[in-house]
This record gives sequence, C-alpha cells and structure tokens, in this order.
Amino acid sequence: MKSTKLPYPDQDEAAFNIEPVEVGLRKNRPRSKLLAEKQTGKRYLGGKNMNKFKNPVSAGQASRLILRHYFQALEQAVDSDVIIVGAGPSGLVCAFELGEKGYDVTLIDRHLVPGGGIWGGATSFNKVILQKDVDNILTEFGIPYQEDDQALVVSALTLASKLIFAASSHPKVKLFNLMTAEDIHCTEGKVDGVVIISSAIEVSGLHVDPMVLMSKAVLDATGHDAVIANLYSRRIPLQITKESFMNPLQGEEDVIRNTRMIAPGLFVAGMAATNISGGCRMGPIFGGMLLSGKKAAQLIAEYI
Ligand code: 48F
Repeated sequence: MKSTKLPYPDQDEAAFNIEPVEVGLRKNRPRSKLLAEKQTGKRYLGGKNMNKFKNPVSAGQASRLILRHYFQALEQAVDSDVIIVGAGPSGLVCAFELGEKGYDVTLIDRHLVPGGGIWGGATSFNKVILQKDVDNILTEFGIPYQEDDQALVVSALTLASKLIFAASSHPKVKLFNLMTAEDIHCTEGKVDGVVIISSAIEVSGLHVDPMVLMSKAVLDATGHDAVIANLYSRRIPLQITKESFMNPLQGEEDVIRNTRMIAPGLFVAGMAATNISGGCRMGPIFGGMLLSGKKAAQLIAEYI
C-alpha cells in the first residue's frame, strides 16, 4: 500500500529532521537568522531543534505560576491609590497617566477584551478619527496616524491595542479584565472603594457575594451607562442629565468640560461624563476621549 506523507512534523517527524551542519556564517543564509546568530553567538540549527524545548513547562508549573502571580496582583489591588472602572479609551489613558505620575492604579473591565468602543470604528469600519490637536498623545503612545483633510486617521485596532498595551504593561497599573464593578464603597459620604465580582459570576446570575477593593479615589469610565455615577446617585441623588443629540463638534468639547469630580472621591470621564451632564453624543471621533482621560488623571492627582 502506498503511504502518503503528511506535511506535519508530528505525523512524520523524520521527514523534518534536518541534521545541523557545522558551517560558518554563509552569505545566502537569511538576514534574520544571521543577525540572531551574531547576537547569540549560537548557530541556528533549523528543523530538528525547533521540535524540542530546552526549558519545557509542565501543566502544574503553569497553573502554579498563574495563580501565584494573578493573586499577588489582586492582593496588591485591595489597597491602591485609584480605582478606574472601565478600560475604554478614557479609562486606559487615565490609568497610564496616573501610573506615570507614580500612583498605584487598579483598572477593571467587565469584558474579556478591554478597549471598550474603540475596536469597531464606525459601524464596524475599523478606522477612527482624531483632531490634529492630539497628535502629541498619539506620538506618546507610539500610535501611527495619517493626516487627511485637516484631521488624523488611525486604525481602530492599533489605537485599542496600543492603549491596552500601555496601561497593562505599566508597572504601576494593574488591569483586571472579566471583573465587574457592581457597587461602590463609601465612608462618611466619601467614595473610597469599589465592590467587584467576576464577570462570569455576574453573567451566570449565581448567588455569590462580591468583594471590595479600596482606594483614595474612584473614576467612573464605564461609558454610556455611567454605572458608578448612577450607583452613587441611587443613594445620594446627583443632578443627572442624560446625553443630548449627536453633535461631534459640540460633544468633543462637552466630554472634556464634563470630566470632573461629581461627589467626594468620585470622578467621571469619557462617555460617562457626557451621560450624566447632558453633553452631546460624538461618534467615532476620539480626541475628546483621550483628553478626558488626561484631564481626569490631572484632577485625581490634585485630589489625592
Ligand atoms: O464605552 P467605552 O469605550 O468608554 P469611554 O472611555 O469611550 C467611549 C468611546 O469608546 C465611544 C465614543 C467615542 O466618541 O463615544 O463609545 O467613555 O468603554 C467603557 C468600558 O467600561 C466597561 C466596558 O466593558 C467598557 O470596556 N464597563 C462598563 N460597565 C462596567 C465596566 C462595570 N460595571 N464594571 C467594569 N467595567
């Protein structure tokens, strides 16, 4: 019977085992390999060695490391300087800015993938538009842009991933996805913590108690729902005026102006700020969101 060789190493490993030959650096070897060899001083051996790990990781080792490091971070988040609820553009920028100022920041988002409303651009066309005024912020975050018709055009995917990277890799910021804020902690009228629960438990509707993370200030960056501001207002009524009609020229300035402290220790930014202060809706233009995050960081730093 004729055997058919399948092009996968696991199925026919011998076919892929290329014996390494000790030759010097040859001119016709790919540049990337030559460079790697030069830097490491080791010969790139090709096929055979790629099938083996010199430092394999076992399942138990992986579980242990994940638990150790996740709960280490979560324990540190029990007491931080600032808790930011919502990792959309305003929350991510604020977290990074506060981290840069040296504050310990806990950033939580209820979704698996942070980034909020950035990813889909406008009606799923994945580009977003920003005012030329914020080109310095894009440069700060290493986000490439194109200038066209007096505005900046950016890939929604790049904007989301770069902001997430900047916040989640910052040593002063702890970002927890799949974590929902379901209430606020208040001491003598001052907001000083957030009640959290795993999003999986929240979605399942199981009867499980949440737990509390404490901080000196809390930022509501939950977008349209302004979850935290509304939770506060349920107990101590705030003057809440819902978002007004779509008008980006107006709305982009409203969102920055309405970024503020609304109760002792409680701040609002982004669409949450618009949605409690009657600001105009602004669609896929993001300069206001970035500046709102920056302003929130400045106000919070002055407060704590
Ligand atoms: O809505 P969102 O992107 O917030 P934003 O910073 O930006 C708005 C823009 O994306 C866009 C726009 C541009 O002109 O209007 O809509 O105001 O992101 C809000 C984040 O908060 C999370 C949610 O998953 C999202 O990623 N979030 C909402 N409720 C909770 C929450 C909650 N209860 N707990 C934790 N995270």
